[in-house]
Amino acid sequence: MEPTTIHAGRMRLTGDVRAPASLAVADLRELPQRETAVSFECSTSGLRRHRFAGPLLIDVVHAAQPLFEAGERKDRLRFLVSVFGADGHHAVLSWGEIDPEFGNTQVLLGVSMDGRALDEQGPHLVVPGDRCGARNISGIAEIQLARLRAARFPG
Ligand SMILES: Nc1nc2c(c(=O)[nH]1)N[C@H]1C(S)=C(S)[C@@H](COP(=O)(O)O)O[C@H]1N2
Ligand SMILES: [Mo]
Repeated sequence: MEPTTIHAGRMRLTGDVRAPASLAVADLRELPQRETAVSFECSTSGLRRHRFAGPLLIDVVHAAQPLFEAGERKDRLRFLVSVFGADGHHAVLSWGEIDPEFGNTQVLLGVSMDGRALDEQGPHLVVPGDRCGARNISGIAEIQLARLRAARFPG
């Protein structure tokens, strides 16, 4: 059997959204671009510094039209944003963390790193302020939005 292949450089937007999508890095360049420099530490690789350019994550996930409940005040604060690298490395952010009215963290989806385009590798999650590099996920294959519901308060 053929091994499962993931389209190089393409990223899927999935989960509790009205408009799931498969985006190329070139599509991410159509959105307003930001630039940022980050430095972070890792117990195995030491201090790293990188420059990134790309759209804000919040703009990308908004475009997928998350299924926020109409009339539910601040329903978006119940959403998780899970980011999966093509190699299986993954981490979870919250909607509130990147929402301009709440955490307002300027999380980017990098389309270039240190001046090199990332079209082949796929976009790179950039979380400014993180002291450790584990959420600086390279080669993103999928971003999945999920609304959590408590067992006690279904629906
Ligand atoms: N896809 C993917 N991204 C990843 C990782 C990984 O294993 N896979 N490791 C993370 C960790 S733990 C660190 S410290 C940084 C390392 O970044 P560097 O490549 O600049 O050293 O990448 C992060 N992004
Ligand atoms: Mo790390």
